[in-house]
Amino acid sequence: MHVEPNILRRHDLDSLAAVERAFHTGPLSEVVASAPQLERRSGLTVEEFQREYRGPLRPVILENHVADWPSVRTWSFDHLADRCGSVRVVVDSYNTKAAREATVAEFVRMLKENRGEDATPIYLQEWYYQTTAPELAADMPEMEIAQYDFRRNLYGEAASTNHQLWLGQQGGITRLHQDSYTVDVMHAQIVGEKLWYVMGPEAILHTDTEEDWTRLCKAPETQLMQCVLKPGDVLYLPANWYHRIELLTDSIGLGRKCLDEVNLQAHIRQRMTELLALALNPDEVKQTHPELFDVVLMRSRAWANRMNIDLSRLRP
Ligand SMILES: O=C(O)CCC(=O)C(=O)O
Repeated sequence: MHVEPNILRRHDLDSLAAVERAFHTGPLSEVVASAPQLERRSGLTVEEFQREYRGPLRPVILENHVADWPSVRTWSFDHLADRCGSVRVVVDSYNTKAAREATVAEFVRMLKENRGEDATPIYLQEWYYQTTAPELAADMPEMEIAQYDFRRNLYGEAASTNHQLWLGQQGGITRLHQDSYTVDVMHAQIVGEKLWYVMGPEAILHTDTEEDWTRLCKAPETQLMQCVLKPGDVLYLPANWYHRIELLTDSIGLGRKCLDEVNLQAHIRQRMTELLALALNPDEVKQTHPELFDVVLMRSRAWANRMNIDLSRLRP
């Protein structure tokens, strides 16, 4: 079995726990709070964004970029319960032990009941709402700066707009990860505030020792930075940047992605790797990616649905 040499890229439970622990104790935890702030810009044109950030692969926060979206102006958890209360979702899908199905109305009720010091925050992660509640899309209009998304040419309009909603409680965490499929992150904050820590794609950790974490913190390629996303802000992260998210308040965010044409080959290879591994080697994949397996299945089902793919046939 191939073992990924970079712990930051592993998906087994021990490595995930070791990396998360490092944000709370040890050398990394001592430097995160003083990590440099990500650059914030407002009023950038598409050309300026392309020239100053997308071209040179520099992360940036586009401050108030979507402040006029209807979702930013009007949404709350109760609003969503009223609009699509009967839609089914998977809550805490990033935690195999806690993952469970509920309706949006039940989820909102759970949030209200799950208060107090001992409560573990509930997080509805990666909700592909366009499959089950497509009417919400009108409240999050397309952004001009995201028009370069090459997935439109690849998969067609409907499948390429597979955006995800992230809804959770203060204290909720999405552990450090790189996004799959070599896509750029364009995360829009709708309600509440989230703290992001990011690291460059070349950040590397060989073993989980104090020395290694110290080396990681000091290495120029780590590029550890932080930012707080506020309602109306959009974070641009070039493909393969690591990110860890902590909900500073109850929060709703829209995770949308963009495929840069230069990453086309890597994107296709990752998609094919994932599908072939699921089809031909599911038992080992379940062992090596216990926390991802069900999420990847859910993601693939949503994708098949949006691509209008009949899963009982080999040919369209
Ligand atoms: O907001 C979160 O908790 C995670 C979002 C994320 O990882 C993304 O949009 O790529």
